[in-house]
Amino acid sequence: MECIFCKIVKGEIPSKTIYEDSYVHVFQDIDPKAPIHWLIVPNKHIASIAELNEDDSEIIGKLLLQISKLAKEHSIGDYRIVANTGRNAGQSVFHLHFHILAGRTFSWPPG
Ligand code: DGP
Repeated sequence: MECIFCKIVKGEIPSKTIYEDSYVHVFQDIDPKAPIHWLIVPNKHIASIAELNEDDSEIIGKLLLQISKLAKEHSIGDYRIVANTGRNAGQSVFHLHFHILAGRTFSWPPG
């Protein structure tokens, strides 16, 4: 069965879209952990950061640049980028994504 983020990229299941182009989709997380909680995904299916190869360097560059641009456009000054990589690190959807979290004060390390 095709992955859920591939279906979102193709518009086969709905999402609250923030931005899309030929490289990336950005949409609201269904289970937000902060006032702003977006996901940015490559349109190409890549399972995780661990599966990246040299051919993906342009895509990764586009993802990070788009995060920076969208944050400026939405006047988000401070934010956090998270990419859970692997099941034991909390990854539940195996289509590479960065979480963009903002709107509350984060402490790091937690606790
Ligand atoms: P992770 O645990 O890092 O793999 O994050 C996956 C995130 O994806 C999690 O915060 C919830 C979100 N998510 C899962 N299914 C859907 C969905 O169908 N739509 C949207 N918008 N988000 C989803």
